[in-house]
Amino acid sequence: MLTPRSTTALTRRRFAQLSGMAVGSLALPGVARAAAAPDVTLEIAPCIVEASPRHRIRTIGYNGQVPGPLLRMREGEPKSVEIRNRTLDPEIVHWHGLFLPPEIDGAMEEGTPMVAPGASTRFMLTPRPAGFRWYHTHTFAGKDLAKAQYSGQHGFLLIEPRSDPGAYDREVFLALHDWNGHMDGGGDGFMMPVYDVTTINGKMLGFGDPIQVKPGERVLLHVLNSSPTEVHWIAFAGHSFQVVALDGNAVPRPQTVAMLRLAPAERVCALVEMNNPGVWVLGEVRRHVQAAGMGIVFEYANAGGKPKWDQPEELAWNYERFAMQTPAEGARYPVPEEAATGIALTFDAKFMGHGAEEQWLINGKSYPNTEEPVLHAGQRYRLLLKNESADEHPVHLHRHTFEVKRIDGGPELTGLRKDVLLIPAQKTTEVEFTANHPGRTLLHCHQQDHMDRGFMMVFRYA
Ligand SMILES: [Cu+2]
Repeated sequence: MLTPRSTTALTRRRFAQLSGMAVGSLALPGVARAAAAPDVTLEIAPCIVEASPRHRIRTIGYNGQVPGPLLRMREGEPKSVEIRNRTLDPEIVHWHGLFLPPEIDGAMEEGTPMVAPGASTRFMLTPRPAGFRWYHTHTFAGKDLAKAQYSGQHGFLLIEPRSDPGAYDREVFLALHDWNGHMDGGGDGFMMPVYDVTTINGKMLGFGDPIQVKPGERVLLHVLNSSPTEVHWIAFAGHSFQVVALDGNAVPRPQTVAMLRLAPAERVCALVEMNNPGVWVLGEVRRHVQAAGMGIVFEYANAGGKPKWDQPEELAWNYERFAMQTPAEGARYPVPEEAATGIALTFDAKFMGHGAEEQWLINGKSYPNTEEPVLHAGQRYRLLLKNESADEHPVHLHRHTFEVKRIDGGPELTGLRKDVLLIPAQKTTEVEFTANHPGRTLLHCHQQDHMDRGFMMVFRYA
């Protein structure tokens, strides 16, 4: 029944063959202008995700697939990109974790034009920095929990460094997603989305092709949480993860952990030694979430039987262990000499009545009325993120990488570079970045319902 082929577990050679075919197939045979075909084409159109034979989800995806095509680019090598919108709504594609100008970054709040229904756009994109990035839609969903990030518009982008140590035998890309959301009241009267179906690479556990591995292989997992709103916890029965990068950026202290936590838009790169032959489940740690589908089977060559799962006892994740804790330890990651200018941002919610959707506030104001702090190019800034709400928030800064400096009064941290950070509830978290990419720069909560209800602001450059 199940074939060993998996479109998400590709050797480099296999990928080169497939991606060559994919690009070539978009050019009509014999048409002279084929030479001018873009390097990458993303066609946004309705498609069906068959999470299982009983769960066929109508959604919007890229090039008829969810996740969209795996894009590989070489750092600094410009690529031509064409986006075709075959839907009935304006669309936009955000290149998450890249240093792109605001005109093409993919956020209308920064000034990127929307692509009208039926229209196309084409631009050149210089991919950097190297690492595991992704692309996704950046529109408003509001009450329609099939739109925007609730849809299937997400895909992997790997920006290859100029030199790659490549201490692994193969790569596997995994996207975590939640589907069929509806608003439900929490015990506190706040409304939140809940989901019927959860998937990895668009499939529920038991319905996708198993990932085929061999004893002794080193597999580099690239895990993306593309969920519109949910934090996910991932374990791999019989195996552990050596976390080597967070949000695509190498961590100063790689650590071996039993489970991963990924907030919406976060990525983890982890090496797994295939040293425990059998048939195993990689999946959501929380039983009810895995039962809704979030899992995938890894199958060793010549192994048989039912996939096995080990239920962890508790949830565990700590960003701090991947960072250096004193500058002296971190010779490779020196603390910048210049003092950073502080910018205080307080996050809170305004209760709009029992059963109503709350409004999100940054320094007391909701987007589009939020402040527009002015940045000076070359200057270092420290964001003091004071979360006065009862929720944790995956806060994302566009077009820049920040360094995590302090979480809830803990030690000063160095070397942990990210573009999304889950800001704990009722605590203050500090991050720093250098303003080195002039242009409008969006900061927002990556939880779709929160950004839709005001949790966004723009930094301007002087
Ligand atoms: Cu939020």
